[in-house]
Amino acid sequence: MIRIALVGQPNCGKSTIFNHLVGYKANTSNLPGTTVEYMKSTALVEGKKAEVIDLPGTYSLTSLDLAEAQTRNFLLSGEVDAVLNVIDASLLSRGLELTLQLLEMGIPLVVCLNMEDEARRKGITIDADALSERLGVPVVSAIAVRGIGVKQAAASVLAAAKDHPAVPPPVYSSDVEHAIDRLSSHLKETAGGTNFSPRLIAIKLLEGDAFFTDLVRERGFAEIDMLEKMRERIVQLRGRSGNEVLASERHHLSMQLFEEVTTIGSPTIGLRDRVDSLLMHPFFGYIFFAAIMYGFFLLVFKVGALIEAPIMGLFDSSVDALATVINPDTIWFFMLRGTIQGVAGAIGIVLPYLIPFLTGLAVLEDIGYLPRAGYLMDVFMHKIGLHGKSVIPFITGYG
Ligand SMILES: Nc1nc2c(ncn2[C@@H]2O[C@H](COP(=O)(O)OP(=O)(O)O)[C@@H](O)[C@H]2O)c(=O)[nH]1
Ligand SMILES: [Mg+2]
Repeated sequence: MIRIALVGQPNCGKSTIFNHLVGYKANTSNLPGTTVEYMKSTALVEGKKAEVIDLPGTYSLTSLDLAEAQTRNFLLSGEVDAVLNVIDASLLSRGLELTLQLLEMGIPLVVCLNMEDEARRKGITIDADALSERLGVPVVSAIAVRGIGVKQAAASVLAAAKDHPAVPPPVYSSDVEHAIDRLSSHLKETAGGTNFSPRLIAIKLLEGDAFFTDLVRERGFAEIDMLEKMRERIVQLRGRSGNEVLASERHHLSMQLFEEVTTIGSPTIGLRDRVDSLLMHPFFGYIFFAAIMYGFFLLVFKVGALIEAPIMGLFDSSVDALATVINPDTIWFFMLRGTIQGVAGAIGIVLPYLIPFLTGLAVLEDIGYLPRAGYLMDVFMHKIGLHGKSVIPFITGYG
């Protein structure tokens, strides 16, 4: 089965896309031989089955961070047929740095510009076609929370997985390119029989990547001295290590791409922002907080009283009915009445009060008011030695 991996920075919407594609039926797995967990499941894309993998969010794919290096090695292991690189469109320049690293790796790639709504809200318009042309891979816009663009992105990445189109590597400054070219010309033999291009290995060796350094040593790469000299030369010329030079090259290229394909207008201030600024106002925010809490408890008690009266009436009349069947002066009547009143007490509180209370709380949580209340109360709660978030158990405590 064709295997597709979702790769992107944390919070760019990978899991949202994953759930749209596989419909909330997923298994957790570990990357082979590691503690890095990912989700996988099968999806039906244009009538064909494909395995979709939701990898943990990653900012880069260098070997400095173990989890990121393990994610990268998994992508390079040849087990993944194509990558859907999800980018938060409202943070395009940052996202592109990871895209450039994926392009270097040469895996069939499709870019999904997600959160187009957020970008638009910030006044950012991205020319997806121009970006696609500059990167040399398909670019699909999406608003994953509303399911927009998800099917197109999946179809596009599936096509890439089948056709294996050539992925053009990003081109860096001429001095860096010169070093890459020189080194890769010596790596042709070493790279033979691996999944990696000489260019990729050269870049990784210049970065000082431990995985690739070990790999070329094992494969009998003889020019370690030349490599060391080139790495020293980079430090002399640029005043920083090869790893930092390549990171800054990618950063620079990302900014350049970002500027070429993006137009920045004025952000739209929607209803949501207006309501937000009122609710979070340093003065009125507290008045709204008091009013919302007052309204919330008032509603719970009003609704509760409405439900409680008939329930209690039901139990009272059953006690009355009992008195006609059993002599009220016996111990049996006394015990049965106690049982009925005990049950009535529990049901009379849980049903009318606790259920509306918890429902209301869930609504406040879902519309995002509870975290805002936590933020609002932070200063105050710190005065009594607590975190703002602890206002939430205070409210639930009334349950
Ligand atoms: N506004 C907006 N929010 C989105 C979109 N896609 C995902 N989100 C939200 O962004 C948050 C992070 O998404 P998630 O899928 O968990 O990101 P992941 O960390 O990449 O897996 C969630 O609250 C999503 O509901 C989108 O297109 N627009
Ligand atoms: Mg996720």
